[in-house]
Amino acid sequence: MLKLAIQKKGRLSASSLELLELCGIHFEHNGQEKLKTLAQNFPLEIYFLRDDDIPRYLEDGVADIGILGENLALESAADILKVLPLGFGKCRMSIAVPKHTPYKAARDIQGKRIATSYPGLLKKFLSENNISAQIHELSGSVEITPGIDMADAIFDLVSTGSTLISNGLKEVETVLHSEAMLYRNRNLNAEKLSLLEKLCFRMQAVKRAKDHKYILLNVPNEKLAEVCSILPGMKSPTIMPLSEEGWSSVHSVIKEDKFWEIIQQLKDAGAESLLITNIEKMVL
Ligand code: PRT
Ligand code: ZN
Repeated sequence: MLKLAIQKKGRLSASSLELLELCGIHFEHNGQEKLKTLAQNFPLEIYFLRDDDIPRYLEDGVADIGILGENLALESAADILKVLPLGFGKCRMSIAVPKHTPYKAARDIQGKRIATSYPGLLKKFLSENNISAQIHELSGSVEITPGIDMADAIFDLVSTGSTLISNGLKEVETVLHSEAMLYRNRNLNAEKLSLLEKLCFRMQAVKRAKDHKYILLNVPNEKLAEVCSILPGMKSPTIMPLSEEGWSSVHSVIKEDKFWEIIQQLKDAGAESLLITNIEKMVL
């Protein structure tokens, strides 16, 4: 039995549950009231925890694997291993200062008071840049501290940046990028490693599917070469004749992040009647 720790209630909870669901793993979680539950169709026990506790659970082997933000894993300095990036919970850790404070380079925070919930990562950034500053450690609401003269700058998580703006702050230094990641205990036995491999295989298929779209389009035969050169596909596109003479149907897979760019190029190259659908699982 593999023991998986996920966040009980917070930004990573819904996506972690959805990922397990898409991996075909069923379990009861009545509003996550319970601390743990057993999956019905995979040898997995799921622990619902505060995210801050997950690194220690993993290090101590109370849980075997866990989903948490890289930011937290790095801050905890726990001796755990990265297994798989999961593509959600994306954010960055940045330094921000009041919007009218002049700022050119990291040395401008020399001697300043910086509020953060991530003292370890901030200390590392300061020492790498040969800066000395006062670190004010807080457990939350860091963004309000410059406005009440508790700090001159903050070091915090940013996603859209709207929290910074609404507190009159500007982002001046991105220190690291983070996303939700599957981590594991260092000393899993062979049986657990084999279960983990099966779980990762499913997670990768789900993640890959989310990153891609399936596309079908009609193309006049004389434009096929040009259209196919735009479509990367997994190997090469599938081409089938349409019942209308001189036309073909082309099927392929394109990456979500290049989606609109490629659609425009295909239309410009003469493709018509484009149909785009989501992919549920993708196994290479
Ligand atoms: O209760 P528990 O301890 O489990 O949860 P928590 O409150 O400590 O963590 P939670 O749920 O807020 O965040 C969990 C993880 O989500 C973080 O460790 C990050 O890895 C990830 N994540 C992704 C974020 C954000 N995006 C994010 N935007 N965590 C926090 N934020 C904050 C940000 O600091 C700002 O205050 O959300 C606010 C809105 O951000 P903007 O930039 O969109 O305005
Ligand atoms: Zn937390």
